Amino acid sequence: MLLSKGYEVHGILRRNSSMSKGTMDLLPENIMKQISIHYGDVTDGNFISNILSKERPEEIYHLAAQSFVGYSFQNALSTYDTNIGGTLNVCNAVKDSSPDSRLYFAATSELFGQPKESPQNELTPFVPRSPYAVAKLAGFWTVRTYRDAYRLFMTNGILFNHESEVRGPEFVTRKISQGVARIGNGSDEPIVLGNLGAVKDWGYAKDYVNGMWKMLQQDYPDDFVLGTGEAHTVREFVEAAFTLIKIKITWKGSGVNEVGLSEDGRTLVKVSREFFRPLESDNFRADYTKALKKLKWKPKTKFNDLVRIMVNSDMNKIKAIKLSNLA
Ligand code: F7E
Repeated sequence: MLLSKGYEVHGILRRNSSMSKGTMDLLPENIMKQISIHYGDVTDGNFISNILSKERPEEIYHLAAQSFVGYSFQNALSTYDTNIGGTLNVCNAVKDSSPDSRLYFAATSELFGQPKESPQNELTPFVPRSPYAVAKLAGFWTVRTYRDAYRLFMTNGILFNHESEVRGPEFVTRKISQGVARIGNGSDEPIVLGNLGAVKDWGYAKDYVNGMWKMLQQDYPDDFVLGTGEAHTVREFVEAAFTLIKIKITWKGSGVNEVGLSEDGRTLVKVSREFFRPLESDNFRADYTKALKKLKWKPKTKFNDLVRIMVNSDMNKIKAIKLSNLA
């Protein structure tokens, strides 16, 4: 999106021994060629300061994080190191080395925990329920504190779940779209999930990056909620995804014994304790009135379109692999 707006784009990547670029490997080569990559880590304050004093970016999108909520329960300290320490490094580097930069910080709807009031907006209390959310709360307040104390342009985006065809495979939406595409291509391997009743507000990431950019074009820094205003369960996501391959799922049993069956009696969805979290954060539904008013932002992609985009993309990927195997 930034390249299409004519920006010079720099990105930070952690080096690894296989030299894989993670999800950035999914970007087309002509896009990758236009991005200057700097190898380094957000937990290294010297590195972040050096890069900011050298490049003096006009806008910084600070998305670097351990972003998987489930993992944060097993690895709380490394989540805190990256998500709190990393954010502090970025804020210090902006303050000391590039104070004219405008900063976007990826806060999250996870800050709301399991809200009693619905929908949620910028005034809804934060009651985090995972190490990930606790760390993001510290990041949120670091940004607010630096903004007020040092008069810096620092913005918190409180984004609800934003998904796409390049979502990591361990997140529930991609796990479902990949599983459905596999089954649609002849596999009998069921999709194994955790809490089917979790209620989330899922939107399309492409809509949200535009909102992030708009936050940095404002006259003053502020905090904004972005979401769709629609709530759906994991179960509904599963049903919508299977509909696309013309399978109607019926549910039988309860708890970890629940299964999703096709009309011809095949078990296509199972539940396992493994994918439940010690504490759930859900009951999410965004009230994005402030973003609509001030940013003129609203989501374009509806729930069913999001599911279709993800399932079609995974179906096409499997077809392409099949074709290349034939060649
Ligand atoms: O879980 C339930 C699970 O891991 C969604 C991140 O981008 O959005 C994301 O966090 C829901 C949860 O994403 C499975 O219990 C059921 O309620 O896809 P998820 P998330 O935790 O909502 C927020 C806004 C962020 O900030 C995060 O960085 O789905 N669920 N069964 C499952 N979840 C997973 N991963 N796998 C399952 O098998």
